[in-house]
Amino acid sequence: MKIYPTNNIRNIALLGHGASGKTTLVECMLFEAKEITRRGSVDEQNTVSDHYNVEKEKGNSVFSSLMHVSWKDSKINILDTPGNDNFVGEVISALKVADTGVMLLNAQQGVEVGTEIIWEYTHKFKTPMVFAVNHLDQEKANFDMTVEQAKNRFGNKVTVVQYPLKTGAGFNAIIDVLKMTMYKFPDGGGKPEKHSIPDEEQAKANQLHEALVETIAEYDENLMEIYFDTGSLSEEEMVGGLKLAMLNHEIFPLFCLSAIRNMGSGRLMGFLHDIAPTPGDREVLLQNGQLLKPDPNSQPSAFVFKSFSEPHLGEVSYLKVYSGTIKSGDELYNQTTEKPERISQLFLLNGKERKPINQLKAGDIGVIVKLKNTKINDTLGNKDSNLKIRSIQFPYPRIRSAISTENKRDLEKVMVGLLQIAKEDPTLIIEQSKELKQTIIHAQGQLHLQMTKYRLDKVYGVNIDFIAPKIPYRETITKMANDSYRHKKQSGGSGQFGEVHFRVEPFSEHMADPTDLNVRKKQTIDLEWGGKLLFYWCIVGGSIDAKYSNAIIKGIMNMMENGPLTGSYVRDIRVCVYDGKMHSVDSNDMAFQLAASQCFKQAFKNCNPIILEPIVDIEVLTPEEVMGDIMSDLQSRNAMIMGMDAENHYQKIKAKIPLRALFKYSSTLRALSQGRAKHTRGDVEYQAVAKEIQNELIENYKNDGVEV
Ligand SMILES: Nc1nc2c(ncn2[C@@H]2O[C@H](COP(=O)(O)OP(=O)(O)OP(=O)(O)O)[C@@H](O)[C@H]2O)c(=O)[nH]1
Ligand SMILES: [Mg+2]
Repeated sequence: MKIYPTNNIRNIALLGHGASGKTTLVECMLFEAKEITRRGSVDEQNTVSDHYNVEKEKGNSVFSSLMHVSWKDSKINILDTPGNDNFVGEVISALKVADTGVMLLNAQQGVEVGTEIIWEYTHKFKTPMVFAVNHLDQEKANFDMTVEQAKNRFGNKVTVVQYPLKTGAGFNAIIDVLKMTMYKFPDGGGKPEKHSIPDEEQAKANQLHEALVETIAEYDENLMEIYFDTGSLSEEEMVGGLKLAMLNHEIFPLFCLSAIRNMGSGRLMGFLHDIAPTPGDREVLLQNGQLLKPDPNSQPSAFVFKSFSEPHLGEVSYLKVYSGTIKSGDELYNQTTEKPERISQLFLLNGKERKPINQLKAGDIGVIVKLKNTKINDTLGNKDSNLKIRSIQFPYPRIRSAISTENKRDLEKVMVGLLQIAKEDPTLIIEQSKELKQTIIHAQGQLHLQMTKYRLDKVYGVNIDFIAPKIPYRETITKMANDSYRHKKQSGGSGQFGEVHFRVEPFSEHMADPTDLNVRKKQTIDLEWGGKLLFYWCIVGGSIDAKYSNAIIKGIMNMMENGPLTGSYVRDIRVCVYDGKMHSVDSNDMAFQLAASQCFKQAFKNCNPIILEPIVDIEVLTPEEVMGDIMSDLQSRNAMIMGMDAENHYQKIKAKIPLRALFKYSSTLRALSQGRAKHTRGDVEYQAVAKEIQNELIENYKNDGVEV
């Protein structure tokens, strides 16, 4: 394979809502560029891009995959991403390294939820963007509606470069208002014939051409002058202007496709070759805040944007070279772990097919196998290099579930599998909850969870089931009580003796010190689980030696970690130790620790204790049509609606809702809105549960010895 210099490389991410046709378009691009001799199809499960069994079975992409084609004198690296937002991590890592995004729109559906979600990310990365309206051969295709929706949502920067002569079964020609040419396709698609624009289309084509010229001229003063002087721009001038405007996120050219019929992909690749920004046109942010412009002649620096372990092959690391040249056999350093890494063999990919290559120049994308100490977000470079690429920020998971295994012996294998999967997928977080005594998986959605289960089964041979996570309740008190406890044990030799007198009261910020006690020392303990314990030492006359105060705190903390009502964590308490007794021989730390635990427990029960539950701030983004159903469902879950905002054709509902009412909420939303409504979770606060619920929780704890 030829080695391509930086400016002859194009890195493209194919983006769009599920089923917009990205994977099908890849087949067209590979076929037209003669990388494959036959176009596969998603329905026949034989595409290059969807090469994992799970993707074939489900009929949609789950992982991003890497392909490349040669087109004229450039190499186009193609990252095909999944449209389902359960796999948004794959989209984000592809966007990190892509220099142009191609957003596919389904001409029957217009702009869809997935389009909007992904758009937000392209905005963050300032990715130069192209739109491609696909499915134009479908009976219900509506090009004008799709363009109008795109302009509504993404602004007038969406600029038509092509429009279809006809849509539906008769779709076979595209009018290109940049080239001012009509491309007419043979029945089987492929290379079109060029025709002049038919007379009856002239007026429309001219009008769109003018609009395109004006939009391009708007972003470049020189071009604006030429445009004013001559009333038009040459194709060459338009190309230069377009590239600049794309780089500045000021224009989003729009193209036409029928991927299933292989119509339109050649011209799209031509445009990417002629106009799309090259890696050399874009700078990347370093960890230290500086910008790096890819330069093949400076020191090597490659960023790992994805890593995946393949059976029989081991770890496959996907990397983009941001500067210098990386060669097979190089000895590099991982800038994060500061450990050496040997680049054994570099490859280019076409789906699962690997082609060895001996070097990758700045701007190029490829993979390395068998790196020892490198994972996603790491940079490889020289030992003394200061080039560390800014890591990718992945979104925090939106749902959580606990897991159970039928066979306890599988637990270890499950954990090995889960930790490996989470290492490759930073949008999945595995938590071993000490508090809930459960393993919790935090994921992007139900499908993300199902995919994790599927991979554990297929790759690690273990089965898990999803169960409701226990709710992390808290306990606290609402009034003050005094109590005392004497721990005394006489067993054979030396005995145990410790007596403490506590005042236990609810803590609140800025509460006054007790006026009737002599406060000698104050300690504030910030609790790991939120809230505080204030510990006041108010002993006068040496009734207990101050050396026992740590043991007393330990005794209290044992109870705070294992609340007297339901075993939940206790928060926001002030304890004043105001009296006690010790024995010159029998007193020791253990005796005071036990006395403190018991004294705290007794007092706590007289302080009118309450159980608090987590209340989560959520935002639901829903299409207007199903707003009513979503609101009544929220109310049935005891949600408190905090506000509503219109956002284009969507409504954003803000609400506070008990965590216990949120298990599987994303499935409910999906069902209520045909997959269009989404929710995100924000801050958590604690509120007292109703008396009946409190009694039920206490009763269940007594019966089972565990929280419900
Ligand atoms: N009629 C028609 N069908 C298409 C076209 N493009 C794709 N399809 C079909 O639409 C379905 C989805 O196509 P994919 O290529 O898998 O779509 P995708 O965007 O990769 O979907 P995800 O991987 O789920 O994000 C398949 O059944 C394709 O055959 C098109 O231009 N016209
Ligand atoms: Mg796909």
